[in-house]
Order: sequence, then structure tokens, then C-alpha cells
Amino acid sequence: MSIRTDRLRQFLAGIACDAVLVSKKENVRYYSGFSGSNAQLLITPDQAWLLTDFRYVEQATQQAPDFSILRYSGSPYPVMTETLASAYPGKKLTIAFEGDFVVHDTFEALKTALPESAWQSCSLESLRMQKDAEELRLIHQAMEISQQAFAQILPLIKPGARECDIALELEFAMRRRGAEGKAFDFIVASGARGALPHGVASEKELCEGELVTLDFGAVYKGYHSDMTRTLCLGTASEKQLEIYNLVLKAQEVGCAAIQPGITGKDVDAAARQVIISGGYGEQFGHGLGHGLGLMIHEEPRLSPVGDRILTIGTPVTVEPGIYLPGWGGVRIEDTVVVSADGCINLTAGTGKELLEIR
Ligand SMILES: [Mn+2]
Repeated sequence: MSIRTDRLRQFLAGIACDAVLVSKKENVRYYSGFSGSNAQLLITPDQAWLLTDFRYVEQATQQAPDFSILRYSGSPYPVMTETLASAYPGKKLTIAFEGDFVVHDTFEALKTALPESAWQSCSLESLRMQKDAEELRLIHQAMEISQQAFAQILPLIKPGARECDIALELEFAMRRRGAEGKAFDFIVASGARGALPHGVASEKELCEGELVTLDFGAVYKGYHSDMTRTLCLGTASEKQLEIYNLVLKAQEVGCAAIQPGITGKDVDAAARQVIISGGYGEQFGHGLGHGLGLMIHEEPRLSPVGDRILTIGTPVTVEPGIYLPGWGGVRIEDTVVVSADGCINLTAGTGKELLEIR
């Protein structure tokens, strides 16, 4: 059984539970290797079951060799109940479930199916925070794909191009390079739309003199990348340059603050102070960054409420921004990995000085 499952069992012991039901598909994949859309894991100190339906039995057998595959049709609960009753006859089990994922109706059904068991809500999200070497390789590759795709489509970013066409070309370029999909709906926000931190690409055409923010990423073998660059169409005005350089300074200070042992909120505060000092604190209304991996947003959060401590091997984004309604915005984002003496920047292949497209 894998190191990951060992760690999950230690976690179970720590919260005094006899079993854990893993339902979220990213966590199912993380512990078992199964990448399909429908399966759940039931893990105890001495057993590991994967429950799935007819469509996925063969795939689960191949991808999750450490798990005993239990096939069900319709509802998984009768098989679950039977399996636990025969493995632990007469024992009143305390079962952990993902309270941050399982919906209320499912929880009610679980209680009905296993009325003798006690249920304990837990979150498994922080257990995926620190990545192993293979996970970091996949995130790095997803980032390489993003950066190469961005370099390829750069000549298409010019006055008259539509935001949505740029987003589409970026996606094509990523998929041709091996991405299995896009990490999220790409943000291409030009001119005044740049004030929308999550301004998904629209039909708006780019215009001379505008700033354009592009936020994008690839998925490679389940793992995500995330980066943002803001460009200028033409020569930047004094104000565009002032705001851009302030965000860049904050981004660099944020990266420099990262080291093992620091909390997410201390990194956030270091970068945020730069923007507050520049007079734009109110216009930076989101957290500095987030972890990523099998999901685009994971623990730890780099934000004013980010209590988690950064550890070596944890990838996080660093993405300050300034947004001025009616005027536009600037965001710059790299993905970095916490290392022994700071961090390694996976986005180092793409420059951060303001690119003026002429
Ligand atoms: Mn991000």
C-alpha cells in the first residue's frame, strides 16, 4: 500500500475513526490511482476497497491494484453495508466522511444505510498539500505546456482580435502540446474589463492603448498549472506603467517571502503591504495565491486567513492584482514550489517586465 494511504491511516488514527469514506474524485484518484468519474474508497486500518459500477470495473482493476474492487449497480450502500458487516461483525464503527464535499442528501442516505455506525465529518484537502516528486514533475510539465502555448499565440494578441478567439487559440495550442484540457475557463480581459478579476474571455475586441490580462493554465495527467500575464497594446501610459510596476513589485516581494515554515497569511501580508503603501490596498480585494495540483484551487491559501504553514514541495501561485472599475486592471501570476531556501519558480520561462505590443 502506498505512502499516501499510510498517511491517510495515520490521519484516521489521529481523529479516532475506524474507517474513512473517500468520495471526492480527486481524492479517490490521489489514494487509488483510479481516474474515472465514479468511484468511492472505503479505507480502514487493514482494508482498502474501491466501490464502482459496471462501467469502471475493468479500469479500476488496472489503475487501482492495491484496492479490492467492489461492484455495485444502482446504489453503493447495500454493498458497503454488507462488506463492513462481514469484515467487522458486531463492531460499532466510527466512519469519517468528507464533510466539505458530501452533500446533505448523501449524508442522510449513509446514515440510513449504516444506522449502527457513527459518522464524523473531516476534510482530506490538506493531506494533498505537499507534493511528491512525480506530482511536481506533472505540474511542471503542465506549466511548460502553458508557457509554450502562450509564446506561440502571442503574435495573435493585437488590436481587432476578440478575447474569446485568443482564449480558443491558447486552448488549441495547449492541447496540441499534450494537455488533456484547460485548467479553467481562461480569463482574457482587455481595457475596462481588466477590472473584473475573473473576466472570462468575451466577444470584445482588443483596442490600441489597452492593457490585456490573460489568466490560463493546462491540465496534464490530472495536474494543473496556472499563470497570468498583463500586456499593453502599444506604448503604456504613465498610469498603466505605475500600476503595472507596483503589482510587479508586490509579486516579486511575495515570491521572495516564500520559505518553509512561513504561513500563507504572512506571505500574503508581505506582498499586500507593497500595494497598500502604493495607495491601492482597497483595489487588491482577493488573496495573494493558492495551492494547486489535482485541483486548480487547493490548500494552502495565501490570503489574510491562510493559517497553514508552507512546507518544502508545496506548489503555490503568487498573483497580486490591482483593479480600477472603469479603467482596467493588472494581475501577474507565477506558480512556485516551496524549496529548502525559498522557492523555485515554475513560470520563470515567461518574462514579467511589461510587454508593449507594437
Ligand atoms: Mn491562480
